[in-house]
Amino acid sequence: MADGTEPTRLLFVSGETITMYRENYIKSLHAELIALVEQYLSPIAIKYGYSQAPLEANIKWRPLVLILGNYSSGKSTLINEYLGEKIQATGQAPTDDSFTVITYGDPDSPTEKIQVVDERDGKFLLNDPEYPFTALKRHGERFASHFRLKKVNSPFLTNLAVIDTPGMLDSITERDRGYNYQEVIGDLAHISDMVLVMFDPHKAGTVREAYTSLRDTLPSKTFEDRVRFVLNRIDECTSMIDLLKVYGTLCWNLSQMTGRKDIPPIRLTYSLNVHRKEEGVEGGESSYLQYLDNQREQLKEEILEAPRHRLDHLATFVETHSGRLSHLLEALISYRKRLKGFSVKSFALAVLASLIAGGVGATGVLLAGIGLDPYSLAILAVTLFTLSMVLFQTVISSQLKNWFRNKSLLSLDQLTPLTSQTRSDSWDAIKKIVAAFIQRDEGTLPLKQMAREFKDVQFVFNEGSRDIREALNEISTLRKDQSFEVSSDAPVLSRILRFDTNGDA
Ligand SMILES: Nc1nc2c(ncn2[C@@H]2O[C@H](COP(=O)(O)OP(=O)(O)OP(=O)(O)O)[C@@H](O)[C@H]2O)c(=O)[nH]1
Ligand SMILES: [Mg+2]
Repeated sequence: MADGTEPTRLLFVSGETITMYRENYIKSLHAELIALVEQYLSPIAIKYGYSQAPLEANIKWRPLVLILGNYSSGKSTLINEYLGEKIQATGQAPTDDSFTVITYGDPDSPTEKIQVVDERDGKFLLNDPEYPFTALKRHGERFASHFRLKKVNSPFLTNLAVIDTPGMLDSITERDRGYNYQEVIGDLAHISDMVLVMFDPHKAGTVREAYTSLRDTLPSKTFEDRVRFVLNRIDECTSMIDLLKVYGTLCWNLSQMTGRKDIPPIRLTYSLNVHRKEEGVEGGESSYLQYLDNQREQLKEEILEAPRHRLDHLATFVETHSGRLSHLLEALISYRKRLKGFSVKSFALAVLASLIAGGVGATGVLLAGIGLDPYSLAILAVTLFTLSMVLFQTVISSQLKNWFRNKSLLSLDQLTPLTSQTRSDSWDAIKKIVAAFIQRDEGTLPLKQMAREFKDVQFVFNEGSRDIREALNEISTLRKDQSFEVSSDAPVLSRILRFDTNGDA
């Protein structure tokens, strides 16, 4: 793939030992996990109505870092610095009202210069299934015209993509923007591995759109541990005291917005380049800044860790979906087994009732003194039995099944034991899907096949999740530049691979 987005897929031969770096290890695990989802979870998820699209659609692409913040808080300046070139427009007033996805792209001919090598509009970005943005089509034309893709040949983008966003404003309403800003950033935050929220000393958490996003949008669309707060442009504080005041105000506002009692870590940063230019300071920081640690580089290192976060998120993703899918299948299998038991019982009752009908009919004829010979009597009994059975099979049986279906739908919660909070949560997530499946189920799917699929999904849930967690632990012990040897028989990868090749391992 031209933009280098395709993760390396490693093919191991049993017993082989290969040397790799942490970065490649992360990439290959990412690929393995996506393959696991693609091969085992997605087909089942679509078949049973758990998902309309393949589950991996939103997590297949590169790790994503979403940059949010007040207007003029320095989002684009920060991105440009990390990219190594002025790619995004910057300026004092609200400058950019677009969402720009910035990802890696190779230039047509080799060059050292970092530049935009390709640009695409929102329509392309929203319609190409290679990108994880198709769900954002629902935000309409106005959003599409404020959404774009830039491919840049910056090493910063080797393993991730960033999204620069329009600054958060005070006065603007949804109608002014022409699309629902909060919903858009909610959708983007949902698929992002890291969300940076930037403030500046002039508006330390007082902008209305920031308030809404931190109080409502982000908590419902992402997890607290994915969000990083940044107080930028701290060089514009007039003194250390001024900075402390601003910092205190931001902490207070954040606690109001997030409802958290503790103070989340806030990275303090500023652009040395802009500061020097503005202050005319040659070669260093002015005043109190020299006593402060500009956390610009530290923040960059954190952002570059996005691929590892993606792996974490992917692990949780696999655990959650395989857990829910196995719960879903467990419920459907339980329903089908109960239905089977009910059908067997009602068939046995129908046979008994038909026998009685045949017997009673023949006895009635005898008692009525209608002179039939034994042979005709037997034929009468058999005919009555057959008619009664036909009546059962053609009319009563389907009515009974409908009755059983309706009864089961009314007592869905009894299909599977809900012994823990996790089970109850997962049940809440799948209950409607179970009901919809039962409603349209014609009983054509063989129970055996459902049981096999249940086993597959459970395997991913139990074994796959454990392997992934082991691999993540291993990664956390590795340094960035550390190379190490991986044996294809090492417990972490080999089990996934074995599973990969023999699905029913
Ligand atoms: N002094 C100082 N100025 C900065 C810093 N970062 C950015 N600026 C300036 O602040 C202005 C706004 O910066 P941008 O990077 O355009 O801010 P933005 O958040 O992208 O703004 P919007 O796209 O409008 O939301 C520009 O004039 C920058 O030069 C900083 O750390 N210190
Ligand atoms: Mg900007």
